[in-house]
Amino acid sequence: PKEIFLKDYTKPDYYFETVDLSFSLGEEKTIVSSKIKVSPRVKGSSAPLVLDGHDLKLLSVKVEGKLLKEGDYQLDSRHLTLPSLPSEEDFVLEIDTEIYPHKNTSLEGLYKSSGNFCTQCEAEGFRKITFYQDRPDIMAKYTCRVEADKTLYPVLLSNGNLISQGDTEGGRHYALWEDPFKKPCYLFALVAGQLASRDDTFTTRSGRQVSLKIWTPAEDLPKTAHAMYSLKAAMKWDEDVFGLEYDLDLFNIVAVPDFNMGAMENKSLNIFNSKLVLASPETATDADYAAILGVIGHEYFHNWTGNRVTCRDWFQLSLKEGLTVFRDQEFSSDMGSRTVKRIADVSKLRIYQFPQDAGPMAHPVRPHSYIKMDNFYTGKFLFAWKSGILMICFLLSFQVYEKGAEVVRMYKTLLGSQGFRKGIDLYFKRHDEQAVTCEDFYAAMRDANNADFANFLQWYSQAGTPVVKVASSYDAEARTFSLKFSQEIPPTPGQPTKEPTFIPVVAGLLDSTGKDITLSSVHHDGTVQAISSTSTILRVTKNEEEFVFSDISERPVPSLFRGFSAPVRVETDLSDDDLFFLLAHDSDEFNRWEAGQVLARKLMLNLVSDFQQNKPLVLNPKFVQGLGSVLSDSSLDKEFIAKAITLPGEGEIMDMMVLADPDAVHAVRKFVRKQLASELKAQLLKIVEDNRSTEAYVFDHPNMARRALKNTALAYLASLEDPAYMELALSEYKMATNLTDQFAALAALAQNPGKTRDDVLADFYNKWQGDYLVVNKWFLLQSTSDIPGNVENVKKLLDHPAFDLRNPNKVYSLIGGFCGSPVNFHAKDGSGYKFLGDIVVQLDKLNPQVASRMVSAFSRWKRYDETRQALAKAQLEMIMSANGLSENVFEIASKSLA
Ligand code: B3K
Ligand code: ZN
Repeated sequence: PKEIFLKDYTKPDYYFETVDLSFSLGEEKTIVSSKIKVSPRVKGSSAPLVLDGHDLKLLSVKVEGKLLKEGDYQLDSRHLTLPSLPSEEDFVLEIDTEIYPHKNTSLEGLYKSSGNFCTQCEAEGFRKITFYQDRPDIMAKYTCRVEADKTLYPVLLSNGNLISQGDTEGGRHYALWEDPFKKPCYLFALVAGQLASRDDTFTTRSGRQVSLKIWTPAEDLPKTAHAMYSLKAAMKWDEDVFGLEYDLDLFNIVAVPDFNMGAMENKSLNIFNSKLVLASPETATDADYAAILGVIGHEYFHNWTGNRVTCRDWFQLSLKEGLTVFRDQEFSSDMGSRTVKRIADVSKLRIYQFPQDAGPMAHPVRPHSYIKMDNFYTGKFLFAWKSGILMICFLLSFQVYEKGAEVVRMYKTLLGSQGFRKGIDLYFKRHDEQAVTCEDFYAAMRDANNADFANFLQWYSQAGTPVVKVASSYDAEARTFSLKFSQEIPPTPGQPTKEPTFIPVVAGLLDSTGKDITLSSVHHDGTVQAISSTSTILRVTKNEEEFVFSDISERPVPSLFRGFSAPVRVETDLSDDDLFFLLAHDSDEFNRWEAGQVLARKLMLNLVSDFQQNKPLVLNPKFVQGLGSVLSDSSLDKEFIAKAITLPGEGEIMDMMVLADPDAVHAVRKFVRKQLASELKAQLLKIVEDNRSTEAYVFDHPNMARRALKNTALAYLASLEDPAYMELALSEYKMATNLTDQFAALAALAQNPGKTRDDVLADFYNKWQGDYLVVNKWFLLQSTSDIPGNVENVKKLLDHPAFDLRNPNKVYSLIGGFCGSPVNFHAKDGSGYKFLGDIVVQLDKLNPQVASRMVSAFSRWKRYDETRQALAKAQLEMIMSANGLSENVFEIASKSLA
């Protein structure tokens, strides 16, 4: 496999002006005809035109109407090269190819899902449809004619506007679509099938009527109401917050059950994994509703950030993804609770992005090289698989998406909302309908604000999470308070040494009553900056830096990195008492949560070391008290309380250890949970009782918060294995009127092996076997279980009639879920590793993208003890030696072994 480097980027020798595609869809084969107007970049250059193509049968090539003979071109398994061309002027190139969508299990290019045709082209799938310069800086205007059997495929869709449609011979019909905007081929889409639509309209702020359609099989239409609500909310929000209006008269969303990722932002024809469209109170949880809102928003927002302005090359992926994730995070915050959303996003960074940035797959927000671009897409959307307290971790790049979003957020922190908006406005003014780079975005932000961003660009080029240490000191006589920062970025593959980067630290100081001190001035680097607010931004740009606050009349407690102002690991000299104080008083709610998490991490790490030394485990009563007072603070948001009493995950604790010990961490987390439950039982029980509701399900923040708190409390109680609480959970399960409550009760019960668990799991399956999305949750609940020896159960489930290795959602639920549960995946006998190794080899033959996501669960094998290392390594080597290994899996497995 070939590695591709950012430094090797060159402009294309030929541009494509217009592309007219024609598809004749058939059961055995599909004929694709393309007619492209080609324009040489430099007139008279003799450069060959190299087209990408993969798994295509070439039928014919014509230049200016003249059929080329074999010998006039070169064809290999990945390219079609045309050596002699009329490069003095524009010319017309016509290519016919034959493809076989029904055999395409990679779900990339044109394929079939439940009998319908659909496409997925990003990143490099268009080359599986026809020969083309498959790169995002080739932007052209498209028309697309789709022809198919009228009975089997009554609905024919593509990008842009419908120009004409009609019947043709042999019971067939056609539709002709035209997209007035230039686009790269990765945004091309086609859908043909038996679908019905939910229709609505949106009137833009300039008064244009946009017709909105969400397409699914007819029986699923009732479940598209929330998706439509989300789309309209997103359209309105983008106008209100960014002044961005939709640019066509039609917007289509199609839901398909077989999809590698969450969704795809094809111009005016978004294609979605049905999991992120379909929802009803009985079949989807609050987490699903929230994910649908966020992802519908995300794909819609791409219309400007991604489609109107796109990436010059795939190294710039974060230009569109980091920015669009940031936009969807802001959208969800504005629709719900900002603090709770921030907590959820930061937890995600800690659980997934930080570990990846410290492992063999670490790469900068803008990677320097890749073998298979698909490996750089995030699992952002796979988070939707999160259900209740369960989360899975087997995903690829969190750097491009999630860290990229943090980088965009830092611009906003530095510039303020208005300055950020000015930067965005300039970005669109300069680059509409262009393919650009991360520097272009940076330059727009800087120029619109005359800003000094110092060494900010390092965020794009250096991998690794900076570690920031903070030492504080108070001088009573001088009435000054000093904060000394030092930063260090750990080495990562290919980058042994690092330069300092620009870290914005949003800081405030608390007085002894817990109130914010109004700051008057801060000294730094020989200059004095006057302030008159309770929060300020400290610009840390060097390896070591000191900031001194004056006029401070007593020793304050500093609240640093408010709202998580930079994606770094922080080590402060704050005492436990300071942290308890922040937990109780900080005016920045995010930092209240953070203080509790810092305390929990410290406490759990100490207990892990006690466990390893066979010492008895004892829980610090102050911690119980601290959480107890949060639990009974009725002034707090209920979902905030639920988050505050949730302990850091096992992965997060393992990530902080020199040698990860899954058994010890698991035992400790279980112990702390049980202790907390037993000490706080009365309060927890009251929470469950006070927060039930028999009213109809409503998706809004207060109701979601209420359910989150009640269900978190219920899970704690059920962990006690006390028959009374099992009874309680069982009755919650039976009384539930929506899936959020029902599934939470099921998960609470499923913690404890035994007859109750078996019965209720069977009952749930019986009830929901007709709904594949609910059945996936049932798979996930079992695959992530920490019950000893769970690998055997998961193996049995592979043979369950509802399971299918060809469907990504099922693989993510059953196999991904299993890898996300540390005790069983890392079982010391190697059974978990062997299970995954065998599956990856099998899966790679069907779907390389999904297989490489699964193999990434092995990537941090060097973090474990020698026995586990040897077992995991053997599996990676076995995978590497498999016949016909895909580039996707090769890249992950070989980098993991390196
Ligand atoms: N851009 C798509 C992801 C494409 C996946 C390529 N393997 C979804 C998104 O980020 O919006
Ligand atoms: Zn995206």
